[in-house]
Amino acid sequence: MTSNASFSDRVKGRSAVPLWEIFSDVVFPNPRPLLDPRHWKYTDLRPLLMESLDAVAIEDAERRVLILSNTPGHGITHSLFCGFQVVGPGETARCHRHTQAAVRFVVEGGNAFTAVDGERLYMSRGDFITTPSWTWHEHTNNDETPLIWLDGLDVPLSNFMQATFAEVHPAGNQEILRPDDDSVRRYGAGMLPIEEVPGHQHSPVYKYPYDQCRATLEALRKGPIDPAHGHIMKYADPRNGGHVMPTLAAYLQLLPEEFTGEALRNTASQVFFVVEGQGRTEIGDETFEWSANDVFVVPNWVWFSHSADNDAVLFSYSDRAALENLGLWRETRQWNPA
Ligand code: 1HN
Repeated sequence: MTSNASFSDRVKGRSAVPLWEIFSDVVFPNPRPLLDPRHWKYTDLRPLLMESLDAVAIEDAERRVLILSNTPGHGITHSLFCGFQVVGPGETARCHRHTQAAVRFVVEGGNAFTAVDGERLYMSRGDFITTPSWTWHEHTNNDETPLIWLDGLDVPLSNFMQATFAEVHPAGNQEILRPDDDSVRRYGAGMLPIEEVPGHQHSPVYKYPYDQCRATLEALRKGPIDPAHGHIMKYADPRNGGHVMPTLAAYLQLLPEEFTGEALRNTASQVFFVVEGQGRTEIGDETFEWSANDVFVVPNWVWFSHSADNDAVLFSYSDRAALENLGLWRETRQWNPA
């Protein structure tokens, strides 16, 4: 044994490690994404979602979700969870709350609502709904057909921070405190109360209706277009223009027919849901052909670019809000000289 090794062993024998032995494992020039890009076709998953209605009773499931699993911890990325949730006709997924935050994007809507923080939010296709950290939430389907939406959560990130709490509502259902869709009307018109603005860290708007958001994208067509994103808008907190929640950012973008986007990469990991249209996304050296209702995931710090065959609309969510809040957000746009 060299004297160096024995020094190292003596250090290790005291529950310590010489930094110089492991420096390059912990400090490196750029992120090293451990994730694979991946694509899930809705046509593969929908029949399984329908089968799951019989496979498990809602009372036994807490939430009937098929997780899009892409990491050993069942994240879709190292920081994000993703799944499709189904609620059968007449079912209620009981009220609970947890410190993990969720965003939902409605895939197959109907006469159904999610109740968040004392307010019922009715769910139509394309509606974007938030469930901020520690807000009571439950889901009820009063329709004759199943209700399906995409769930996006910061579960791996929250659990990494080991700050997870959860509880079931003692009454099974929460008390409804305000009229249906109240936050959309109260805070969604570009107006705010002049004095009592809510002090919490999330957007006071819990639903961003698709018809309004889609109309916004349509209005952007006449203006300049972002060479990488097409026409893109962020779901924003109207109080300050920030992200909807401290950990999660979400976006809606229109790629016009025959759009060919420039490549870009950033430190966020991103989940895309195809709302309308067909196209493809190059992620690293792979190409994923997508169509309506598909999901694909873009790992952090991997080059990606979108192109569309016809008018396409993509919803996406990411951990960008957390990264910005921690001072870790970075983005590079390529320019391809060829
Ligand atoms: C959860 O509580 C819901 O409340 C959905 O609808 C998906 C995924 C992981 C952990 C908790 C919900 C979830 C979840």
